[in-house]
Parts: sequence; C-alpha cells; structure tokens
Amino acid sequence: MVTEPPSLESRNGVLETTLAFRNVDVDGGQQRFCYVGDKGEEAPTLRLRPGDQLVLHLRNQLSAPAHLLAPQPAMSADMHGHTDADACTAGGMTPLSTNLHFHGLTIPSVCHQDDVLHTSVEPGDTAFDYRFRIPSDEAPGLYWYHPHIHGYSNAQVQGGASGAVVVEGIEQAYAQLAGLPERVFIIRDQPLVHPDAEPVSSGNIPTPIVQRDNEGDILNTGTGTGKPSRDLSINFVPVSYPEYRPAIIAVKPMQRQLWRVMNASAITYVDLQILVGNVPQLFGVVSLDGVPINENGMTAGRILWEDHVLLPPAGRMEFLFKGIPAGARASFITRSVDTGPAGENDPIRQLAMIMALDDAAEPSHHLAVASVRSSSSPRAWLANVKPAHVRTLYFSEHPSNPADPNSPTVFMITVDGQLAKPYDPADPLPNIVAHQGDVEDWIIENRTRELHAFHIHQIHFLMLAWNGVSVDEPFLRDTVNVPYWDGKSTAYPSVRLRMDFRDPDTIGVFPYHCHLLEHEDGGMMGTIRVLLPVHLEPSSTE
Ligand SMILES: [Cu+2]
Repeated sequence: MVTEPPSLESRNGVLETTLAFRNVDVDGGQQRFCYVGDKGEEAPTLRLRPGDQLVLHLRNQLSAPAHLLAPQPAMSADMHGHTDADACTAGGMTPLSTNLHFHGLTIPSVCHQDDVLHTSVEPGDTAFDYRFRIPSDEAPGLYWYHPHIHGYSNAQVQGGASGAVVVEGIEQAYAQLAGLPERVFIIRDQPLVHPDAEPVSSGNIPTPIVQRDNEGDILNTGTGTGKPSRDLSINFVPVSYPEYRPAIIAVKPMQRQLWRVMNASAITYVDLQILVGNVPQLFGVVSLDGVPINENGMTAGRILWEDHVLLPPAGRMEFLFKGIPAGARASFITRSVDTGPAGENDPIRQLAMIMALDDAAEPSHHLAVASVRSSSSPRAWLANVKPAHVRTLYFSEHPSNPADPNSPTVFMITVDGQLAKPYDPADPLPNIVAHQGDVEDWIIENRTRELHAFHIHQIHFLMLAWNGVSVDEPFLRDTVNVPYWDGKSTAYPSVRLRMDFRDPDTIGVFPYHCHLLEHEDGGMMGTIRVLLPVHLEPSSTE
C-alpha cells in the first residue's frame, strides 16, 4: 500500500522543525539517505502558506560507510570546531557534506536561505539553521527540498534524500478543487535491487541486449523495454525490476482527488499515464513545477486534460484525478522514454495499481473549502515582455581521456562564445551577468546524443520554442527537457526560454545546471550573477 509522506504544517505563520540527515549501509556497498523529523517523520512534506516563515534546523548525522572508513584527506582534524559561520563558506568537502536546496521557491540565494554554492554542513556540526519566509506572492503548489553539494548530489538524492514542500492555497486559483482530498506521490530512483536478474519474458518479444555507458549505466535499448538503468519507488515503496510488483493506491470509488506528483529521480525520466482497463484516462493538469496553469488566460477553465505527461528529473505536476468505478482495474504507469543512444534505459513499467475500495482510508489532507479568487501576478505575462538580452547556451560532453572512449565522461554547459569547460567551484567569476528587473531569452542547445534537463535556481521561465518551432504554453516551468542530437543534423535541437528576473528577491549568484545529477556532479553546471537594476547600480562609470 502506498502511504502518504507525513506532513509538518505551519502554525500561526511559522513552521519550525529539525531535520536529521542520516544514512545506512545496504547490500552491495550502496547507501540509503533519509531526512528524519523531530518525531521520527521520514522525508516529511513541509506545508506552508505564502508569507509563512520556515525555520529548519538541519543536523548532519551522516557517518562514513564501512568501505570509506580509510582515512580521507579532506576529513582532517581541522573539521573539529567547524562553526555555523564556517558552514556558510565551506563549500562541499566530502561525500558526507550536505546542504539543502529549496527547488522552485523564489527565495534569495544567500546563506541560511537558498545558497548551495558555498554552504556545506559537515557531520558533527551543530544544527545549521535555514530561516526564510515563503514570498507572499509565491505560486501555490508543489516544490521540494534536496541536497545540492557539487560532486555528491547524485549519490545522496539517489539514496533517497528528498522531500516535498507544499505551498498551500491552490484551491484559490481553482474553485473546482475546493475541499477535494489530496495526495502526494514522490517517485524516486535507486540502483537496481536485482541487477543480475533476467527480464521476465513477455511473449515472443526478444530481450534487448544490455549495454552500458562509461559511467556503468544501462544504455537506452531503443525498444521501450529491457533492463532499466535504475529501479523506481513511489513514496519509498520500491517497484523493482524484473517483476515490477506494483504498490497499491487505494481510493474510494469515483472519488475525485488532487494528485501532487513529483519526479525526485536523480537520472530517470518518467512519462506518467493512468490506464483503466488498458485505456488511458484523461487527468486534469492544474499545475506544473509548482505554478498553476492560469497565466495567459488562453486555456479554458485553466485545466489541461492530458492522457500522459513527461516529467524530467525534478519536474512536478498537480492534477485532478477523476476517480474510477468500484471494481475497475487501473494502473499508474510510466511509459518508456527515448533518452537517446547515449541516454539511460527508461522502459515502460507500472508504478502502482489503483484500486477503488469502499473502505479506502480517507486521505489525511483536504484542500480548503472556502475559495477566494487569488489576485494574479501584478507583472505582465512573460510572453508579452521584450527580452533585454538573447543568449545561447549548449550542453556538451566528451570522454575525459580523448584517447580512451571508455574513460569517464566530462559534462559541460557552456555559454556560446566562452571556453567549454566543466563547472569549477573555485572559479570566482559567474558565467552570465544579468540585471534584476529584466527578462532574457535563453536558447539552450543539446549537442549530445542523450537527453538533458535544464534547471535554474530561484526563477521560473516560459518555453517559447521547441526545436525552433514556436509553442504557446500557458504555464511556467523551472526544469525543462532538451531533446537529444541525432549525430548528423546541422542544427542542434534546442529550446528557447524566456527567463524572468523581475522578482525583487532575484538578486545574487546562483547556478543553472542539468538536473540529471550524475551530469551536474560531472560538471554540467554554470553560475549567473543577477545585479541590481541598471538605474539602481552604484555609479562607477561617471
Ligand atoms: Cu544532463
């Protein structure tokens, strides 16, 4: 049975909690990671309203796994006496360093709020305080928290380190949702539980050959089936290869619910679909990446009825689940995703069986009944704002040793015209300088033969074009899939994004990167410095 993550809710405008960050050894030398709340809540959902304050005391209780107990040069004695102030400037040092990123929230990229470039909490440090206010105009929806130490994000997130943040009030944007029960479903990936198992035979379909890339990941077979690169879980219930025995989501017959679904995978794409007796059932998407679909006023009822939605790693969607009749057999699946010839194998598989039961437990959370129409953003719709700059960035990768195609891959994201090199934490110069108050167009090209997911901290953006073709999307994103290159076309695949730097809190230095965390850890990251608006800058040119 799939159960909801426990919730911690704000009271009188404040949510204060401690999260202990712990790890355990599991079979095969792998590590599992988890956040644990004051009363033992595992990976709790943090629920706040716009304007509420979050005070989160992060305790790093990681310990070295047996195979790492040999002395580590970086874990020297000078770590003793590491203070809170040091944690703001330490930078990531070891696999046991950690910090938190609040993905999607428009909060400042400064220490104790959403800085990830310098903040690093070490095992044995006193609790490190995150303390910030959810902006009063933050869009109501699904956000999340996860560690963001460069070089070690992949291992920690793949080990389970993630949790949801719900900014309450989505029913204010949608009268239709008032009072509905709601569910939170978090999809995570992890190394295969049965890596040596043979696929379960599916009729006379030949079993695809397993090939691996330089990182040891199972390559896309191009067939939609075969051994996956990672196993998936839903709310920590594993759905393991090769049998994919599904967990059960129990619902009352024909009960409508709001489902908040997050792909917290480190590297796995999902393409979510609900099947009722093998026929796709439409679901009503009301929000993507935490922002309701209500911005350009061109979508009737501001609900997008879809029969499947692709979520790259870090993507979220909230949708109206229509319910199923008693006795119906339904399943929540991911369709296969073609990640490109150099991408991982993400085959079709079931995530959960949906069962309509008269005695299904009532979900623990319901949306508020009273619906007040929220005021929309005072700023003009992004599509109608003229960009101050147009920049081109591109994803690229190559073997670290050009003479050895099997050497580990170097991953890069480069501003066109600059020297292509992987992210270097020691480099003090940002790759891009922009101004608060501006809007910019960024064209993100993919010059590799696998998918990448472009993400930028602090802001949302509007996709204007897909492979050079204009699209008219009535929603914003903070993470977007960029299609792969076929290896011969003269034009690289691309997305054109309108980046929104108009929020007054969008100031300072923060990263953009691929959200396939193996790629990010491998160097596919850059930084942007957002300065005060030109007319407010200290004058130095006169
Ligand atoms: Cu990538």
